[in-house]
Amino acid sequence: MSTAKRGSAGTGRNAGPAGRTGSAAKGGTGAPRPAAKHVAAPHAARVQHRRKIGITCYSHFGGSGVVATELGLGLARRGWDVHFIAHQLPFRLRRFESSIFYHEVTPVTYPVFEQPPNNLALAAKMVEVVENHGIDLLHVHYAMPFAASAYLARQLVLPRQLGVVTTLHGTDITVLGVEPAYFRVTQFSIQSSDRVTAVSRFLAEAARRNLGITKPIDVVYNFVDADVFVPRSRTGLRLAPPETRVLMHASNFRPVKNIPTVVQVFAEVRKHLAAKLVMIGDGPEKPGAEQLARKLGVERDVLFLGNQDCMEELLPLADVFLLPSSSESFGLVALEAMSAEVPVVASDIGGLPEVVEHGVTGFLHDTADVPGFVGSVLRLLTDEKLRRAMGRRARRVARARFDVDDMVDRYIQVYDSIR
Ligand code: GMT
Repeated sequence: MSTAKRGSAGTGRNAGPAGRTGSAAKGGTGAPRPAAKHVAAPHAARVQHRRKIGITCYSHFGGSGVVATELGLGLARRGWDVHFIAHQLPFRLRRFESSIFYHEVTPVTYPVFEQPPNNLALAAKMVEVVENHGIDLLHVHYAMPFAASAYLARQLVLPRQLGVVTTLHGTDITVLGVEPAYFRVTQFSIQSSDRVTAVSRFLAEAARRNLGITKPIDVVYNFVDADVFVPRSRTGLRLAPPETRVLMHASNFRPVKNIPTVVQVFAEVRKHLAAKLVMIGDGPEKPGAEQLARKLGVERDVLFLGNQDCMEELLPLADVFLLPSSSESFGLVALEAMSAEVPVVASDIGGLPEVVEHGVTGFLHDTADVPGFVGSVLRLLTDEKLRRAMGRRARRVARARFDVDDMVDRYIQVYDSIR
């Protein structure tokens, strides 16, 4: 018998295999959520051999975990059994769903071990879940170390055929992948996967260039559910008084997010108008950001909210979203802001130009161009007509090019191509 913990799933828009909605369509905060927009075909519950998949991802706050979780929810809506194999419950799995299972990886400890053998424990758990549940497909999100654990699991379950799909998300390629200590193992694990996907054209190219990946790489963009990330209702919750503009940033506060620039841009903007900076997330750069806000005399107007899992409630409260990263393979949170009709001011690097169109759905500047960021933020905050027009276009683009159902279909095509 498996040690599976029966799943708690989603953003509230997921329905069960037979398209169940009802109480499952209510949000975690008690707010009603839209019913599932793509429910499984009525016959799905009667299909004898349900398709099954194991998904491994980082469970803490971060885009790769969000993508993996929302993909799992999308597959469940199509009648798949989805087995999350992870060290912690992925944070966006917020409510019960009968076809989603969670298998926790808990390394056995022993006094001789200097470190718990996490990656071996993951491979062992993958084997256990695959064999106990008759799974023939593993999808790992983030190459390091998950693709290596999946490779080991695949060898261990032979002669059972186990397909492995690896999705490259960002710093697994741009930072860790090129770290000499990990280069060979990352390259080998990716090359050994049956299929490889990347979240932007930029990242696919970086994997080829930096890691010499010769396998074909399918680009499957990050995606958003535009029925969940909706524009704010003008009468609802606010983060600031009506005449005070809200600049928002959300990230894991790592150095690549260029956090000091966020605070510097805000301090300049604040000289010209009443505004608040809302900072969502946590990470190593947060204490420095708090210090810088004090140094620049804007600490009273900066709200550090810490990690929040209801981004669909917060993003619509922004007037402008700011993402001046020095490395960004896609920028999922920028897409979620766009879906909520919030224009994005971001850096012109990585995959961001594939998401945000300069002058159309937001503005892009060089990472170090603080005056450029300030100018664009001020332009949007002082020209409501422009801001709204860009926000509306941003939402249209989010719907048309980055729709959740389209991308779940793309992943299913990738899975089907292994057979
Ligand atoms: O690669 C990372 O640094 C972590 C990863 C995460 O889990 O947040 O972020 C990456 O994956 C997201 C989902 O595909 C992308 O939207 C982010 O742009 C990407 N982050 C970076 O490239 C810095």
